[in-house]
Amino acid sequence: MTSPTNPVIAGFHPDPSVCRVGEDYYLACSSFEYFPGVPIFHSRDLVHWTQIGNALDRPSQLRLPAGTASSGGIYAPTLRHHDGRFWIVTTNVSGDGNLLVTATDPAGPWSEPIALPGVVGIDPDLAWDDDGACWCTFAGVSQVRIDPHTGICLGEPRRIWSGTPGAKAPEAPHLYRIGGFWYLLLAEGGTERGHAVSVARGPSPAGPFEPCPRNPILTHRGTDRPIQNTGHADLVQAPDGSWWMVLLGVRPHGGTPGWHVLGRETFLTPLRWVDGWPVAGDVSLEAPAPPWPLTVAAAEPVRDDFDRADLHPRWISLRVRTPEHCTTGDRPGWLTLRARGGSLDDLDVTFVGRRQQDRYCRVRTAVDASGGRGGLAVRLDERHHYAIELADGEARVVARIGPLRTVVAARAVPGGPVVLGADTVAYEGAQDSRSGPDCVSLGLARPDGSLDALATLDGRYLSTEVAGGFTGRVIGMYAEHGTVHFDWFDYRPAPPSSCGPS
Ligand code: 6LW
Repeated sequence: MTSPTNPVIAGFHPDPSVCRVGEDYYLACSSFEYFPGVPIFHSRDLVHWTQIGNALDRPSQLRLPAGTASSGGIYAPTLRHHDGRFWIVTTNVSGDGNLLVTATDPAGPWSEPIALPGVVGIDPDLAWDDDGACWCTFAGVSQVRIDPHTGICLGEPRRIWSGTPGAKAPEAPHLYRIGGFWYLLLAEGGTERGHAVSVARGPSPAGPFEPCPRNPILTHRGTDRPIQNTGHADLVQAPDGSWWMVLLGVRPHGGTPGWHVLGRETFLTPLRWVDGWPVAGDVSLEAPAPPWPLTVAAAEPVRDDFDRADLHPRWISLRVRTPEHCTTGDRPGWLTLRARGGSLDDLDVTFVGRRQQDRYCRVRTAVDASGGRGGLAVRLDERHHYAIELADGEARVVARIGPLRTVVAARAVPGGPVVLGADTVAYEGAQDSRSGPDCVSLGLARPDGSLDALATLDGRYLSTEVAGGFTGRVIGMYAEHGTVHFDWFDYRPAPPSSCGPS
């Protein structure tokens, strides 16, 4: 078996929160402007994770109004198991504020949300004490007791600890009872290169909290480590008594300042205890090998033929997804997208995509755009995306970078379905302090599957360092006008060179 690799969940999967029930681990992540929201993963070994659903997969649970900004929406869930149920508390920063959902099966269905109007900060956490009282702790860092069945606050929020004096953005608190202490883990320094994890402990869930003399217990700031921005962690204990930390990090590439294009990803590291304080292990590209047998991960299917009525949970759309605009019911074995007025340059457009999870990948999709305009997009947000689209007997590569939008290349195509392709490939310019992280080639697939590229574009413009925000690249299908049908979609990791036959 090959050695396990970090990230354990690649691609835009930030703010991981983890819990264990028996031998099963479950993990939830942020999802921002995408619908469905809060992806849920399952693992037996902490290293191999399979997405089993999304906690917020009904429009009644996840309201993202048409004006929801990119990197708005759903932030930082906490996932816990208590009293025979799974609990998720999270924030919809674009409307509903903090909300709580529960489920008996983490694959769903999850309940309708309970609002937490008195919890007035992001990154809420839930912890129960021995008396059954539920403590909600949130960024700042403040805390209030709540009734988790009604969402009502039982008192006023109280500031409990704000991390290292002078460090910005104390956030992502998680509170645990471990041994004789209550430990308060938090992220500080901001989610960029200064990100760090610190901890304090106290005699009760409300403190008073004494900071760890070795804070921060984890940071990669100021290092040349390949994984940067490490922070926003959560802890879990394995059945053998060992402790583990999941956290977010990024993998920047290219020259200065380094660009990360896959968003913030989920990493794993072991945790030891020394003098009653946690000591985080090394966060490296080789994931720690736990002392138990690793599950042989089922190979992820690379191709979706759209022959099921429902879509795999990995498919995400912008803000909402309705059968009227997205269905496999129109043509058997095809995904049909109907434009709803917006374009990729708008906050709202008919789009179905999946996270880019490999630095180098190869994507193909068979498109029938005889009834509209649409195609294949590599999207960071509405101001940063590349696409190859079909309309009026032509294939066009479109680039949107900040305020500029341009058609980079165009070619006439025959009638009938056309296979469009996007490859992310090694950076093609000079390798120096100004090199980009990768390039994105867009074009038409040849019969052997290789890419006949119409354009190859610098990937830095689809990075978080350029676009800003909290997300990463999502690659998918869209319709900007009329109706566009997709027969299949194939995503697979690829060697850096690409564009050749598969
Ligand atoms: C999240 C905050 C953060 O709420 O980024 O990395 C915010 N940390 O804790 C959005 O993911």
